Amino acid sequence: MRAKEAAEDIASMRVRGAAELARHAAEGLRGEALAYEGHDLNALRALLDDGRHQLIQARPTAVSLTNAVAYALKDADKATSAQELRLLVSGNAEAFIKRSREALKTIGQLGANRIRDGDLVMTHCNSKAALSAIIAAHEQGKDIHVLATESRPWRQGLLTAKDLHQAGVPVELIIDSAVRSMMNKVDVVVVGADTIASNGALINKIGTAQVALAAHEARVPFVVCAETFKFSPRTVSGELVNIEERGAAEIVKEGELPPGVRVRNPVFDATPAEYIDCIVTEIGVIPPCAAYEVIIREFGQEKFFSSEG
Ligand code: RUB
Repeated sequence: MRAKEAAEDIASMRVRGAAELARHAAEGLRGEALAYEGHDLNALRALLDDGRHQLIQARPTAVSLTNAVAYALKDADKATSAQELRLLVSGNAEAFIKRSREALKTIGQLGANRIRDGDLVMTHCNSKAALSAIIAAHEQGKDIHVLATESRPWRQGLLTAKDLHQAGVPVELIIDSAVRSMMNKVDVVVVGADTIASNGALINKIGTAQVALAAHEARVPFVVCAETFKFSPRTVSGELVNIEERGAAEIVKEGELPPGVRVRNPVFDATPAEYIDCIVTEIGVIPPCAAYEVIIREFGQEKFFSSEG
């Protein structure tokens, strides 16, 4: 698979979910590097640069995408031959994919500790990181039940219900507007992340902020599962996270509304840090206020003022 194809898969949402699309982007750059059979270093650099642009523009909100691309191209400027660059990028991409899969497992183990025997767990959208924790809790022998929100308009909740059912976890589907009404019965909310900002805010599927608000009001712990590559170095330099807005056709059919009535379809929202109990990462369970330190540890000072993207 070349970078262009990977970018198309991501833009069309054939591949979705922040971690999966990050791995797909890394795979696309690996394919781009390996497909080049020439000896012209600058020609390969141009191909990779083009691929990088296509990938990071494919979806704007998940920083995992930008971070994966940066990881795959780490030290690319130091390569002195096309062959060296080819091996470097493919090695980096493989390392990213391996690291991200290991992170998912660790998050499952750590996140499972936040789920107790007998818990009713609510989750929103379809997050592999959140599911890793829920499934690990089930595999530890805890008797848990899950409420999966439908997550309109793409209805990723149906994927969640299928994933959990397949793993043997009892699951029920609810419509998004049933969240407040069901919250009093819920013991813990577990969700994933597209991006974590330096102030500890969570950017995730639209509706997450409402789930967090309802959980906060009902005193239900709200747990976020996020690999460290979901943390955004650029937010340290004050950059705001770009919230993707998709087309009206995902919500209404042609002719359902009078002409001139506009449909708004923001697909992610921001949950403030004060509604988050903890963030489960592969380097430990942290309070949201530690997001800044995670960013320094993982990305280093030099990334803060990069204009990459
Ligand atoms: C998916 C979504 C998920 C996060 C985390 O949105 O919001 O909660 O991406 O997922 P979309 P994961 O379906 O629009 O991509 O934990 O799998 O990275």
